[in-house]
Parts: sequence; C-alpha cells; structure tokens
Amino acid sequence: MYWNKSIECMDREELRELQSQRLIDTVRRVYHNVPYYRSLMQQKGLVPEDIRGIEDLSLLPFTTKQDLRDNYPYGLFAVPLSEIVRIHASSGTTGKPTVVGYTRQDIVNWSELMTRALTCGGTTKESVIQVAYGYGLFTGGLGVHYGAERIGASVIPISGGNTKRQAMLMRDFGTTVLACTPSYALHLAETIEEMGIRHDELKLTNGIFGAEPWSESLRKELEEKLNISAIDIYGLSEVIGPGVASECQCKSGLHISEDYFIPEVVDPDTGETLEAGKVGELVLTTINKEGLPVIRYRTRDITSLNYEPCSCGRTHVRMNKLLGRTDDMLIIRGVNVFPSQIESVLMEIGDIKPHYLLIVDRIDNLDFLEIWVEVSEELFSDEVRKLEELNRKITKEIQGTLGLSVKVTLVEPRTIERSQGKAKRVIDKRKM
Ligand code: DLL
Repeated sequence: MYWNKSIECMDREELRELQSQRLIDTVRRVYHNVPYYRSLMQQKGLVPEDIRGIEDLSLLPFTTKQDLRDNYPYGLFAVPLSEIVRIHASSGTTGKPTVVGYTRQDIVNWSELMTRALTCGGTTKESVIQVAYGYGLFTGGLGVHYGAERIGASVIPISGGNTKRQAMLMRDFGTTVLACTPSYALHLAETIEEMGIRHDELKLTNGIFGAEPWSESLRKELEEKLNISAIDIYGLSEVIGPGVASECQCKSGLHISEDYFIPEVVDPDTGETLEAGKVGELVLTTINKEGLPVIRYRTRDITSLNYEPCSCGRTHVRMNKLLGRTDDMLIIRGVNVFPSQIESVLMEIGDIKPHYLLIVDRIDNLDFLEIWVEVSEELFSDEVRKLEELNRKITKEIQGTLGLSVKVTLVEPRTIERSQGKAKRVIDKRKM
C-alpha cells in the first residue's frame, strides 16, 4: 500500500534529477538568506554556482547541533519569523535546546511525509490511531497527529503517560494503531496484562514505533505481546521530526524520502563520505524545506545505506535499523559498546523481562560495566540455584558477544524505572 506511488516508486534517474534541482535551489536560498551558511561557504571559497547538482554535495560544509546552538534561537532560519507558523525544540541533555521552525508549507510537507510512513504502518481512513508520543515541543506527537489526520484516520491525541488510562481507552475506543516509543509500548503491554485486559477485547493491529533504538528481538516481543505488526519510524527535529524514514511491510530497512532529503554516510572521525553499505554516521541535507533548511547535517546516528531494490516496489534508498548514536556508544576498556547490542543478547535468552540498565563506573582506574536485568516474578520466588544459573548464562553470552567481562545483577520485576517516552538505558558514573 502506497500513499503517493508516483513519488515513492519514482525512477531513480528522475529522482536524482529532482534532487539535483532541489539541492541547487536550497543552496542558493541558504546562501542569500542565512548569513551563517554564507560565511561557512565563503570560508570554503564556495559560491552557489559551484553546486551544479548532487555530485557536488561533498563540497558543501557540514552542519552540527553545535551550529544550531551557536545560533540560538532563530539564527539559522531562512525566512522571517512572520513566515514561521510552528516552533519545536529538542530538549537535549545539556544547556539550551535546539530550536526548529516550520512555515505553513513545511507543515504540509511534513504531514505528507508522515502520511507515507503511517500508510506503510497500516494506517488508513478506517483506522483509530492512539498517538502516545509526547505532544508539545517534542516533534513526535504533533508530527504523527498531522499525518494521521491527513489520511483521515480517527486520531486520539492522548500524548504519553497515564498508562492505565491509555490501556482503558485503547480498549473502549477500539484503537487499531498505536504510535509511541517502543519502550513505552512495552510498558503499555505490561500494564494491559496486569489490568487483565484480554487480546480479544482489543482491536489493535499495528504499531508505529520509533524515536529511540530498538532491537529486532524487541520487535518480536512487542508483536507477540500486543498481537500486532510493528514498523520502525525514524526522524529528528533538526531535519523535520518523525517521518524522515520508515519501514515498509518488508521490515528490512527504513526508506528515506529522497525527494525531501539527500542521505550520505560518512566516517564519523574524518568526515569522509563512505560507499554504500559501509557503516558510519548518517548525514542529511534537506532539499524541500523553507523555515530551517539544513545542509549536510551530522545526525550522529550510526547506520548504513542499502540501494538494493526493495520487494515492496519503493525505489527510495533504505537505511538499516540504527545501531545507536555516536554519543551513546560506550567505550569500556577500549571496547565500543552500544546498548542495543546488549538488548539483542538479552532478548534471545528466555525467563527475563526486556528491561535493563547499564551502569558504568571507573574503579581503581579501570572501567567497569554492570548490567541490571529484570527477571520474571516466578523465577525470583524460585530456588536461588536457578537464578544463579541464569546469571551465569547471561554473563557468558554478553561476554562472548562483547569480548568484555561484565557483572550481571538480576533484579525483581519493576525495579527499573519505566519510560513514558525515550528510555534511559545507561548511567555513566564516570561522567558524574
Ligand atoms: O525522536 C523524532 C521522532 C519522533 C522520531 C517520533 C520517530 C518517532 P528528536 O527528539 O530530535 O526527534 O531525536 C532524534 O532520536 O537522531 C536518533 O538518535 C533517535 N531516533 C529517532 N528515531 C529513531 C529510530 C525524534 N527509529 C534522535 N531508531 C535521532 C533509533 C531513533 N533511533
């Protein structure tokens, strides 16, 4: 099922032509309207005429989150504030938020992107969609909301939190599509179980989950627990919000809407462009955005691009499911560790709940990784021997995968705090 077949299945030659034209226009616009971009280009000795098409992309300078911070709040906007109809911001962990602005046309375009993603995720005019992403400055809630309304689905703008009420309304309102972070979907699934709500009382068929990394095994768990088909949706506020890319029903990579964005993967250390298939940092250039166009934005997200044709018929490139971010990669005694790798190992082992927390510390100048894992109620009240056996098994599996010794601590159900939005998986005491 497509939303806009002529674009989503466009011939790649034509797509490249369209991208080139839109890139040329974008570069001209930012050069003339955003002094900061003009000075970055001047530093490289570039004028807009040097960019004659997509083949010249790598001549352009990168943009980073720091550039947005340095121009806080509106310095990178390419239109006067009177043309901006919506402002969002991403919280970030330190200092000032990064602020993003949309013109009326940007909101229309963003809704178009979201209609494509939601359609991939089984949303139609007949759907009842519960939007449990946060509403507010976060782009998740309103982003999904506008796309779903454009499709004509019945939208429940419930936002995150108040989980028991979410479960009750899901049953009473006959929700068919759930949109939220995968960690919140898990929390909701457990709450549904605890409240004694049965599968046959729910009409749920699809999940649209994203905004944080999640493993294939977690997908399987959520699909079984909620009796749904779940797709992955990706995006970031600096670029537009959710809807930059999403999976189709083949669930083997996320199609990036290339009529709006040009993706590249670069070596995170050198910035050198990598060939297709190589893992590195995703860099995105917006080519159809008015309020805040971004040129070669360093997302810090780690993935690779797949240009093989997809059996769904869409021609737009796929990015592989994210491994994580360069800044949530832990370096423990020199070994690179992504929380998502540990999640994959844990989920392959039975008897445990998919709730975990990584605690990193430095003791006597040596990095130390402790992993808290929740186990089922039954197991906890069972013999100690069984717990010890499970602990040994988890420790062995993780050590085998990471090549690093770790301490595993099995904890009782509900010890680890549940997330309402993006889950916090790591406490790094070395940084405190
Ligand atoms: O998280 C936008 C969004 C909302 C995406 C709802 C999907 C659904 P930010 O708060 O700016 O925007 O955070 C962006 O979240 O750079 C990734 O590191 C991470 N992220 C987003 N989607 C995924 C995903 C929204 N599907 C940052 N898988 C991005 C893994 C994701 N990480």
